[in-house]
Amino acid sequence: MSSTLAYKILKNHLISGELKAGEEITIRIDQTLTQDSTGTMVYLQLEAMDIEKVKTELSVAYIDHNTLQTGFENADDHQFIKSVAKRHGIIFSKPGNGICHQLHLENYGKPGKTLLGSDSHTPTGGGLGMIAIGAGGLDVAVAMAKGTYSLTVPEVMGIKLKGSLKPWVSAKDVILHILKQLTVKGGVGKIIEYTGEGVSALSVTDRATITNMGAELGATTSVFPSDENTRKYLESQGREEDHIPLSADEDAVYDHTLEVDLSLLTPLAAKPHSPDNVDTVFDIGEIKVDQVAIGSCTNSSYTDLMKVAGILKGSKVHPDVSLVISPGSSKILNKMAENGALADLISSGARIIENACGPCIGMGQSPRSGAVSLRTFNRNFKGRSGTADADVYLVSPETAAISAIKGVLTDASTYGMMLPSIEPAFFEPNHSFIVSADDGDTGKTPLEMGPNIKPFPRNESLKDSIKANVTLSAGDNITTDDIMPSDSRLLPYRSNIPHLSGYCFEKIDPDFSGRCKKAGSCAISGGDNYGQGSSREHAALVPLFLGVKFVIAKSFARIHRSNLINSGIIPLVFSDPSDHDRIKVGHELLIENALSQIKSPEVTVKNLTTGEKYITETNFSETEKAIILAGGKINYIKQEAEHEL
Ligand code: MIC
Ligand code: SF4
Repeated sequence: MSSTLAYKILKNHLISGELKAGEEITIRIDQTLTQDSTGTMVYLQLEAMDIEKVKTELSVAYIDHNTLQTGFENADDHQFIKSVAKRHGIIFSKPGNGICHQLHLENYGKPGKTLLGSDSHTPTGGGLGMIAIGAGGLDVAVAMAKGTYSLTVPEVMGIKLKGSLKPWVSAKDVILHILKQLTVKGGVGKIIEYTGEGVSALSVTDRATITNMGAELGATTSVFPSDENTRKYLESQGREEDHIPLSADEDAVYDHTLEVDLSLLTPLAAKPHSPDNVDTVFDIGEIKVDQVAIGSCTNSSYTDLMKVAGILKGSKVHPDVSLVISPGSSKILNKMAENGALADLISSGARIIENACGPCIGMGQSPRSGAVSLRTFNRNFKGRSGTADADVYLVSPETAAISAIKGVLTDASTYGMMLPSIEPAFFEPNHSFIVSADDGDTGKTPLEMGPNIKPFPRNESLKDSIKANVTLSAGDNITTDDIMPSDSRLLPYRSNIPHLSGYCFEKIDPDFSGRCKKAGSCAISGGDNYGQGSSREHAALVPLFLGVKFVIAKSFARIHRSNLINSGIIPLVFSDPSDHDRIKVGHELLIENALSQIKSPEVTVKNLTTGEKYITETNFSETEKAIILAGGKINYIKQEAEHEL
């Protein structure tokens, strides 16, 4: 039978279940990646599972988020992760090596393999023809311990690309166009698969920009075929032997389809404060720009930065603009130092900052009050830059570079400059930032835990009667940045849930945390796409710590829903979305007979304050039901292990 590429790869990794949309399956995971901001928690959870060596073919622990080291906390976390990596045969990538997704693409990603990462942009690997999925930290810890991952089979959306891009239009414009069409929840429950003759007009790094921002569509992952361009990319990284050709069958049938004519696209920008708030740069007009930031896992490849260097060569950054550039990897920076492009950037007035996430996660370079900041990143949620009233626009590297020169947002195609041409480059491996997995004495290295590393909260098995006070009623598209903000002030505390608990929902309702502490047992009422954005399980662990028992929402984003279940917090979906408006802060809610209700398709929630009853849908798989009953995934795993004895 003919098959999509996504299902071919899943089929090759199928351990149990039926490969049919909506069914629960377990697949083999070949590779995992973690980064430091979610990593400390992942490795605390891995330690709780008592394993010797990881069961994957390859697992890598990257340090790229918390690299400011404003106090001992970050450095202690890094040391802890390094010690765990050594114990269990995990490759350790030191700070300064680069951004996890860019590094994984360069050094380890392989067509046809599965990758699970504790970061929502793990689907970047789909640019190489992998099934690369972002997940909560606990799921990644389990993948390392057992080599498996369970998921509900997504539908597959085929996006057919036609034609090729005009000069000054690039991969970022393609994904911004798709975000405008599908919105930030258009990909939920779907794998996005790219097909059509337009695919061959895109390099692997272009494809990776597109699959990276598939996360912003809410998609489980995105995937491109593996073809001659894939071979060339792997060859440029000295890994041609890792190439295999892969594509969907000619007559593959997709659950949904969309066609994009690349030749019709023009430079686009996502306006504040959502990646799907997209318009043409031309229509937005020449707004004055204060800051331009180029980099992040979306647009920090060699080609992206060489384009920027070519544009800036011989020009000056506008006097009113601060231009910051964070290269994706040490290899890229090295190559640009060798070929003189780095000097071109510095001479133009660009600030070169560390090869790390940096400004993308608010670790430095926050713009001034009320600033306009153009960023080649993937998220422009309000306040994420570290400046609450800044207006962040997401743009391509070309638009960013030309606008940095002109000082106003500029449609680069109207600037009258020739697009710089870029010679293909070949990269030597840079082992200087890598502590290889074989160097360790698996299982024997002592764990090094600094004083900022606190145990993670554990839930109790589900009670039959759950009474909870509503401590928040939230709108649509609440992000995990809203739930558990992350910036240079809070990122150092990713391994300290008690400390973070004081800041939960801080930007939306500063009293939330205090209200929860007073109520003891609480519930949240949410809108559509609740928990979109980052994979941080802190957005579930902190509410757990604060006593949140269940969240009722109009709909949930995939990774956050799993993180809630893994923490034993019940995610319920309103049958009648208008019930959301009837639930107010301070209402007392009650779920009776929870132990049996949770197993059925619907759960009735009583409002003890108003006397109303709300029907909510569960949609839990059998495993999810068992996890909720056990009070979270760690308890569930322990129970399973006891059964096996
Ligand atoms: C992000 O882009 O928000 C992050 C920081 O990379 C997160 C992970 C985190 O919260 O640490 C992500 O995308 O998963
Ligand atoms: Fe890092 Fe930003 Fe990419 Fe997240 S989105 S991994 S913070 S560069």
